[in-house]
Amino acid sequence: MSFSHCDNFPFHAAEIIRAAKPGFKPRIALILGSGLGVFADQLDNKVAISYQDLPGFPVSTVVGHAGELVLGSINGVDVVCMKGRGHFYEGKGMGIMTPAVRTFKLLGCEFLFCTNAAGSLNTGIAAGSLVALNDHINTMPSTPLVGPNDERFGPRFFSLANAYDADLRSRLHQTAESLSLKLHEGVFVSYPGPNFETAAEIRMMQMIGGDVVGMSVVPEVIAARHCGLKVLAVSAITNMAEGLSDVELSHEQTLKCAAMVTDDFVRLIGTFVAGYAQ
Ligand code: R1P
Repeated sequence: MSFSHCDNFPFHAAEIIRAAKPGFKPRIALILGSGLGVFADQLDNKVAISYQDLPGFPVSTVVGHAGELVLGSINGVDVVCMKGRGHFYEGKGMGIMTPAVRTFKLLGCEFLFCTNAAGSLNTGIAAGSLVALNDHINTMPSTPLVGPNDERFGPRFFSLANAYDADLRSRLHQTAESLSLKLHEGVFVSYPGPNFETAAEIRMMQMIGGDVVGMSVVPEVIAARHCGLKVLAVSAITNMAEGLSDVELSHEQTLKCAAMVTDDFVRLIGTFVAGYAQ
């Protein structure tokens, strides 16, 4: 089954979320990538809902993606966290994340904070680094909004200028500086997966201006910009891409390295969200 763009799933999911936590007014929606779901554990007053109980949410099939939506707060800022996402390679189409993103828009979130585990294409960005994404190059076979346009959420044609919001990024850099954490910045290249890229593909991605490569982010960023949600995105670098190191790539390796980055990741994003209260 692939998701229709003209359905009421987001309206039903938003109703279920509102009923689960009366008075909850999320300002930020976070999507937590492979091995990064631990961020949600620090939320105050948590309520978790399985994706299975939320119409249109992607039932997770990937290890390290719990498949739970966690509602809670940090320093009084209400946030909603997806512990795990759907990916194009799971077979439900490029629109796999669209209903979830639209649900966040209906809940009144001000922006979408995407995170993922990714490979580095840039020899100046080592495994274990955090990278704020400033643009993307989509090498997946399509885009999430192919099909009838749902005018309730946005127009048929729309711009991806400043898709990775410059003001939010600058604020995140200030947070990183205040914590003495190194935060890189770079262009994300999406890859369909589930296989990792070949060394020759990696050389091409370097030539066309990529810094980071992964199998997610782009579907949700495009859906978010369509419905007017701003986007901030951070990749946790879990490996150098194929051909750039001798480390053998596997999902186990991704999860192992993600666990090594989580302290910095949780500190950076937790402090950023807490500061959003002002
Ligand atoms: C590969 O190990 C998996 O980790 C990344 C890749 O996209 C792929 O799914 O997951 P996230 O992008 O969801 O973090």
